[in-house]
Amino acid sequence: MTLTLISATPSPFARKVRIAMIEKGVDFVVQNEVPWHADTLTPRYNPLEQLPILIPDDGDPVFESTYLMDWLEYRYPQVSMLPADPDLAMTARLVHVIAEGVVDALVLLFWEMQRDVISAEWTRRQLRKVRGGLADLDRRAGTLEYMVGDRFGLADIAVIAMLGALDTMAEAQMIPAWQQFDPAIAPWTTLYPNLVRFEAHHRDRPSVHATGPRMFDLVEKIV
Ligand SMILES: N[C@@H](CCC(=O)N[C@@H](CS)C(=O)NCC(=O)O)C(=O)O
Repeated sequence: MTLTLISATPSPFARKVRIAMIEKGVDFVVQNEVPWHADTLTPRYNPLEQLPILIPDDGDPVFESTYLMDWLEYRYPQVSMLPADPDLAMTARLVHVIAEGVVDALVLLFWEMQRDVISAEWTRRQLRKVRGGLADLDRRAGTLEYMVGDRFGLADIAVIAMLGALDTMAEAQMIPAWQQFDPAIAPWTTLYPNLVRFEAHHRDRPSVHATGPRMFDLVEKIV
């Protein structure tokens, strides 16, 4: 069976799936898209018009990164991304939820900055989520090697994808744009020392190194 992953070079959502598949030793082919452009294939496979989408050549497309992480766990359990202990597994899923919430807020903030008239209230609300989520994850990371348990897994993947998304935002000049609404905003590398240490510890892991985000050019009007 061939698995094709519809992905995007900057997508933190697709990156989680790519890291998990590499860690699990699952062969797959990457097909990069710009899901925001009119010619994207994403609506053909996902009614929500979003990637990542995993397409088995003998089955229905599977989409939504959180669901995909579960799907991979059920389909390829040999190398699990979750701790065996149920309490630790639930904590790992909670870390995933927090990191994903930060990324969702980053996406909203990115598009808000593209608008002709930016809502200060909306922007500050999303920035609070980013700061709150990062502070929580920094506290959880502490001096740990892995976010949860004693081996690399879902929680680490989610945090690494989130940190990559923060780097993408910084490259897209979002920090000065956000500072106009919240002067305390600064690059994550200056505010969250535990996450800095955590990221440095994992950055050369092959699955992490091979999936680093790269921004694409957006040529169509989105908002
Ligand atoms: N909750 C979704 C979010 C996926 C998502 O936002 N993907 C972006 C690319 S990074 C996308 O396809 N956006 C197009 C759109 O939202 O219309 C997931 O976890 O898969």
